[in-house]
Amino acid sequence: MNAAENARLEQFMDGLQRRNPGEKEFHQAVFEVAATIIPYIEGHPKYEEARILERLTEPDRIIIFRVGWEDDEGNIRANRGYRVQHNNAIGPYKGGIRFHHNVTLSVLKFLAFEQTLKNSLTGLPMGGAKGGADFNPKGKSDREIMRFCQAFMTELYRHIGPNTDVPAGDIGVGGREISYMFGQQKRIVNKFTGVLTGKGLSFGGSQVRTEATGYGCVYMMEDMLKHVGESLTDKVAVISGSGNVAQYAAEKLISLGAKVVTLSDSGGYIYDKAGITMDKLDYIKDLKGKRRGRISEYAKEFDVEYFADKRPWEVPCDLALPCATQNEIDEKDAEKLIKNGLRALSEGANMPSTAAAMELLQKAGVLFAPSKAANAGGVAISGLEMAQNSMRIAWDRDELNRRLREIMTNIHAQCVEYGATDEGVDYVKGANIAGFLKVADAIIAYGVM
Ligand code: NDP
Ligand code: 2IT
Repeated sequence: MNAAENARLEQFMDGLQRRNPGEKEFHQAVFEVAATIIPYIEGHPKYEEARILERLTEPDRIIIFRVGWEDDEGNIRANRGYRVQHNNAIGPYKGGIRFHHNVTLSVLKFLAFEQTLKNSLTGLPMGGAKGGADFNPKGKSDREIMRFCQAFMTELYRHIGPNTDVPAGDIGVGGREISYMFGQQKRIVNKFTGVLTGKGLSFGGSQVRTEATGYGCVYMMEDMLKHVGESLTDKVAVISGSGNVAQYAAEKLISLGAKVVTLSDSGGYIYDKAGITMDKLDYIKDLKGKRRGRISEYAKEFDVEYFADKRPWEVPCDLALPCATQNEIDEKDAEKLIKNGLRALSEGANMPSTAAAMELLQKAGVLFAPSKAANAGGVAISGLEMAQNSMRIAWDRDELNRRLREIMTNIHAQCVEYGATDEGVDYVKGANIAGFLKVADAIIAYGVM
């Protein structure tokens, strides 16, 4: 970046931080994008003249509401619900709902901003949004989850719709929660529409949606390796998380011949040196999906090591797939991964690497797929769930698998097109510019608003 570009970046970030005080995750996500977009804009002044960066970093609207509900003991509880409708320039607002005790406005603003560019990369007509609540689902009974989901939807329903805003799952929101929310929305509006994605297969859900994020994240890694003449076969992979994304990233890696040696949760990680098999993965799906247990139970069941309060990045590996949460790989973790010979990293979680970690990894020549490209498979199949709902048909598994593979290949190609450098492909730059252009051109076409 030259001096003028640097000065513009600083001036832009100063303004953003002044307008959004204290929102450090939002600042972080915008900085990563602005640092690659500003040099691009220098050669394409129409984006600067239309003040696209300023407009694209101001959400269209944010809805904040109280969620009152009653727990099993009859105590009245109050949580805060949100929906950040970030940008609908290229399609209805689209993005997940997160239930986690650390949900804040800053977290949801970063996620909604990222979602806007990610959805653009899929090539499907979807704008960007994110929502959620500071509700902690851990230890809650099924009926408590149901009452919370119904209370949450009793306010949210008035702000969403199949052509307005289509929520889906994210951390703490899976098939069970989507079903409760969909049921409540349907009951209030008395219409059966595709207003949520990630639904059950018997009521409008799509084949392959459950697997799509994890599978897509591995496809992205496969394409990065293929681009430099390498493959996944016999590579050792370290995965964090053990939820939806982690489980299906592991499944696809194993089926493509890699060896997965770790999974984690917020309590710590397991290290299975022999490699997690499909049978052991079935145990994990049952443990985390049905029994809602802790990953430490895997260590007891299969007699492997468990490291409490630690993250798996200290384990020697060729491939790393962070699939838990934001900022789970910091500078020190990146140093360890590089020292141990990491070859490629594909971000299943949203923004799992800190800015400093990302810089170190890229400088060390690690093939680095940023989340907005690497985890776009999930929302891509959500987009296809919307399409199937609109047509009132259901495609089969093979069709959706084929489309997912094609969409990921296309995202890889866009990163190569816009991210090619003398030292190889800069996937961060490529994903940011490619995602930005489509949205920016639509904003310009609409005139001043
Ligand atoms: P799940 O709720 O299914 O699983 C989340 C996993 O991450 C759990 O193992 C959880 O552990 C762990 N985790 C969550 N928060 C923390 C934390 N603060 N510290 C350590 N571990 C944590 O969520 P998903 O698998 O759906 O989502 C994982 C990531 O992937 C998120 O970043 C999400 O935004 C992203 N993503 C998800 C998509 C989807 O389709 N589901 C699509 C694209 C991205 P524990 O059980 O102990 O909380
Ligand atoms: O971060 C994400 O892309 C998701 N949680 C999925 C969003 C969606 O609408 O499927």
